Amino acid sequence: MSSMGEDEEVSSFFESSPPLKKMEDILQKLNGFIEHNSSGGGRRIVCVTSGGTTVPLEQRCVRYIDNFSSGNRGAASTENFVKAGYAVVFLYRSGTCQPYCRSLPDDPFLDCFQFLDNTNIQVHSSHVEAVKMAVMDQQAAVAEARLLKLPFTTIYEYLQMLRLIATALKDVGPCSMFYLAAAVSDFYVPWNSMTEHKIESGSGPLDIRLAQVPKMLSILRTTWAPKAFCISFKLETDAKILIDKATKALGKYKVHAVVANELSTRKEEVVVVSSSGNVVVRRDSDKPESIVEDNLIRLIVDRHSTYIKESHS
Ligand code: 9Z3
Repeated sequence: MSSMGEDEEVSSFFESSPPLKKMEDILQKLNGFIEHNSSGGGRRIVCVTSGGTTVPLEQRCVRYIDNFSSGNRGAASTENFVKAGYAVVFLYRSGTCQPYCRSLPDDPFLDCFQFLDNTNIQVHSSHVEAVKMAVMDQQAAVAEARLLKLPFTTIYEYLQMLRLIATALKDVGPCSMFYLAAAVSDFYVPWNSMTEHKIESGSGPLDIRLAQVPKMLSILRTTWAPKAFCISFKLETDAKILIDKATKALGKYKVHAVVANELSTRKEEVVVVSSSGNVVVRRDSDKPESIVEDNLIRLIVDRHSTYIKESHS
């Protein structure tokens, strides 16, 4: 058991993390994006996190622990935030679902296309709508500087990038939002105690001790971006404990709402838990194309508007 305080655990996590690659490049893109959207237009900016973090078992990583997250929630939410007029920093796990691409087949993606002859490759008529939307909407969002995509893979990269984004958004104040849909590992192997080379096989079972990942939510709320509107997610597989866990997280981390979801029903409904009560948000089951994020983002945007008004008065 560690006797360190929460702040100390957080600093020690960052001090021992391998430095972020291309940090200058990320910072430059991030600052340009924030500057463009906050000055002049005064657009609201949301950081949407998406997909799962990996936990490497070796410094020169061959093996890692991963989780189930597909990135669907984050991608669908991003599209809805852009539609609602927000600029989105999409912090996503490499290789997971992308905004505007949810209707494309990914397995196998090449099924989209038809080879006619050397100069003529066409999109299959069954996929024309999906491809058109993917290309047009995503290009428009990027061209208008409404969407900045930043990929991560490991828990180390994710938390360092989240800190970078939060700190860069500090001055945007109440007009900024964190929508933390990524499935973040709770346990990890500290970099200093990780072997450098591939763990050898052939010497029997493997024992690995995982340390607890320090909870960054408190520090995000108190230090990194205290004025930002903050939405976290709670995932459980046991529906019986879900609301209780979400309510506890709301109190502990002082976020503005916790979106509670159960693994098997997460695409049908979520419960938004906040100090004003619990609201069940469902997809419209009578419309096949309806997704829960359409209704969820409408509610979150409304709550954000109220928050902005209240912070100005
Ligand atoms: C979520 O609960 C997301 O809604 C899902 C979305 C990961 C379930 P998909 O990516 O799924 O569309 O396949 N995200 C947060 C999960 C999480 O790690 N929450 C932590 C916890 O439950 C709190 S930060 O303890």
